[in-house]
Order: sequence, then structure tokens, then C-alpha cells
Amino acid sequence: MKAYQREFIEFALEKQVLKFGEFTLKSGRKSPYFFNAGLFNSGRDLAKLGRYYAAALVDSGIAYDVLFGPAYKGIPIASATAVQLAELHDQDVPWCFNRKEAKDHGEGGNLVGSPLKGRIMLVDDVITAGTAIRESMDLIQANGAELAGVLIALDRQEKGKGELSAIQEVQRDYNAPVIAIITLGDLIRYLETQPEMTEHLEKVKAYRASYGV
Ligand code: OMP
Repeated sequence: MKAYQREFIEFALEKQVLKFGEFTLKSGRKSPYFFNAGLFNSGRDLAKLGRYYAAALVDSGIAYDVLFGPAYKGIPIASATAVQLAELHDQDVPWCFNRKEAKDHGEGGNLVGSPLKGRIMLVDDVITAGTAIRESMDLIQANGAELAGVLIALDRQEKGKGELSAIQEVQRDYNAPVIAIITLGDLIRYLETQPEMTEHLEKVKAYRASYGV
């Protein structure tokens, strides 16, 4: 695990973005942990969050033309990432987002910002079942663009409907890599170094044994 990944886990724990307990997921599964990116809710949090996304993106070495943040949760994340790519990595990257409701007046259309063209890096918070990604893919394809990759904070590494994870399905169906700041595996490795978190570690491991890939 890299230093920025460990720091990101500690940041998420401190902000209670990452919590342990009993949570019902969108899929109906009961999970012993949950990641709520909405709790990165101050200016400094957002600046830091953008730094971690930018670090993971630069670290991946993947080439792309435009950052795309799908409504709603992808929007602040893509903008914070674009800001930090410029501030810390001297990269001036075009970015855009969509509205959920298409506008029929003014500039029209449902995209705001740079045109959605070329190789698109899709930026979002968490992928579990991949529903949100598929909606964005329709938009990318309708614009004649292609997916360069998906950048997220946490890869939960769980099975979708079949044996593959939603992320593995995205990689297979769209032939594009998924970059995560951290994975469930990283979280487990982190918990293994924290003796006071043994109880959480055991529950997370049991969850992985049932639903993990
Ligand atoms: P999919 O769109 O099905 O991949 O699910 C992703 C969504 O699940 C996120 O946008 C959240 O609404 C929710 N989620 C989290 O935010 N954090 C988690 O740790 C788990 C989930 C989830 O419900 O699976």
C-alpha cells in the first residue's frame, strides 16, 4: 500500500466517511462497512479529496482526454480532481458533467463544460453494482466518445449478479481499466495493522468471504 492510500483511509475514518456497523446496500446486502463520500463536506475536505483522486490518476499512467463527473456525486469530485491536477501536477485537463434533466432552452443539451469527446475518464465515488456507470456509458457512447477508464475512491471488490465484480464487468464490457484510490483489500491490510480494530477486521473479512471476488 502506498503512503497516499494509507493517508486516504485515515482521512476517511476521521471524517466518518468510512464507518463500521451494519448497513444495507443498494443491492440489499448487509455490509459491515460503508463509505459515504457525501461526508467530505467542507472546502478543505474537498481539496484533500481532489488531491487523492489526482494522485491515483497520475499514478495509473492511463492516457485520457477529458474528465467526466456524472450527476450528482461525480460533479464535485471531477471538479476537485481537475483543480488538483492543475495545482499539483501542472496538468490542465478539460472536464465536464451532465445534468440529470435535459434543458430545452438556453444552451440546450444535458452536458456542461468541455465537450464529451475522445477518451473519457469517468470519475465517481463508489461502484458496487455498476448501475450508475452503465447510465454514463450510454451518454459517452451517444456522444461518439470512448471510455478511457473509471476513477473511483473505493473498489468494494464484490460480486455482481454472477461471479465477477461490477468493476470486472465494466473492464470486460467496455475494455477500460478501473482505478481506485483504495480497494477492500487495502482496507483489510490497513485494519490488520490496527490492533484496536480487530473486531471490524473479522466482520469485514467474513463479508469478503461471502461476497468478495
Ligand atoms: P452502483 O451504482 O450500483 O454501482 O452503486 C453505487 C452506489 O452505492 C453509490 O453511489 C452509493 O449510493 C451506494 N454505496 C455507497 O455510497 N457506499 C458504499 O460503501 C456502498 C454503496 C452501496 O449501496 O452499494
